[in-house]
Amino acid sequence: MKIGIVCYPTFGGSGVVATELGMALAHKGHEVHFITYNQPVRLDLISSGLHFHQVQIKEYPLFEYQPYELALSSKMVEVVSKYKLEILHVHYAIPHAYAAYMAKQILHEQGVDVKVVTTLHGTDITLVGSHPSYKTAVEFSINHSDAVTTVSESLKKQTLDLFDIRKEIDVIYNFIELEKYPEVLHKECQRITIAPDNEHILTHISNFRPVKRTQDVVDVFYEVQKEIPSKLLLVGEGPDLQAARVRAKEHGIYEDILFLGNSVELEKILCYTDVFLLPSETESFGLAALEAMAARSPVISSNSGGLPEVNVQGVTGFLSPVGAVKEMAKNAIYMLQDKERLEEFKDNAYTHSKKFAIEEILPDYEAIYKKLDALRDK
Ligand code: GMT
Repeated sequence: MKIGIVCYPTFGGSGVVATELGMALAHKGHEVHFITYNQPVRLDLISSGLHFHQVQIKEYPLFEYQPYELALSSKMVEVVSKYKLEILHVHYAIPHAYAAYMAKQILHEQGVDVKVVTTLHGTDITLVGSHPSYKTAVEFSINHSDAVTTVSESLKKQTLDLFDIRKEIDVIYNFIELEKYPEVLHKECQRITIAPDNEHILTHISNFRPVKRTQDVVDVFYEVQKEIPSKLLLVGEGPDLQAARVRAKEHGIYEDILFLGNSVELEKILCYTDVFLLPSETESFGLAALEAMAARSPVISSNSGGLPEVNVQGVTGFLSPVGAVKEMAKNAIYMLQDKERLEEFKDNAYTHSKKFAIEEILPDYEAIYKKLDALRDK
């Protein structure tokens, strides 16, 4: 099929999911066109069947805010017409679902029928989408999509609670490409470059926005450090990174934290990890937790949003109420202080991650595309 994918090209989870999805679809023989303002960070354009179309903005001094949605809609119309796309799959409702609705109407006037799939990822519903400034337009564009998916049961429920939705919502979980985490990587993992053998390694990966509660990450590590010699890897960049540095200095543990910045080689970093920390305020799914589990790392997380659908209490790690730093630290220590127990949690985490293998999830998206294509005016 011919599919357009619209997403944020940055390090956010929705962009990562969209990019991995597009690459996997192209690998299966579909023709995939990415439409966004920059080349997505994980997009490898070398593969055949993949195309990238950049949305360009005409800056004008009159505008305090440049009208990106207009440029995006225009680009969608251009690409759908030129390459005869059948499906536009937009990731993150704001402003993508709204821009897709406009593009669809313009194309309709030109006698072209394109079907729009909207995947809701999290804060496009919870923190941002339901804000009074956006709610009306977000609700409208969800209701006018041809198909709507959420990345967890929890996000589906929140969507139905926060908006007046008159569409079916399919839940399609985030997925993982397990081949990227081969056994060999573990054998070759030069752990000694990060920590001596008597120390453990904890990791947190995020875009350091307030919703990730990165101060809690540092606080949990501080408590763990009191009992278990260890290092903390902090991967990613964002508004709360500086506060995390300050907190680490206050606790006197700055030297035990490695700040690694953004990375596209997460599997290589995760191979060092004994325990992954994700104490988020809310998390519609928690892709980072799944990536850690695929690399055999158990997860200490909060129990908010969709995290209980990914992290299984007492099996793949532990879940605690948001902000329960002491409890999170206690659970991390429980896993780390016994070698055999830690190995068991690592095995469980890896085994559970297979449930989300891309081979299991991709057909669900393809089924939606096929169903919609059958309804298209051709
Ligand atoms: O909602 C966000 O924070 C943005 C979004 C992104 O683009 O980074 O992240 C969300 O989408 C991911 C992929 O579906 C999920 O795994 C994350 O849990 C989710 N983040 C939140 O809900 C905070």
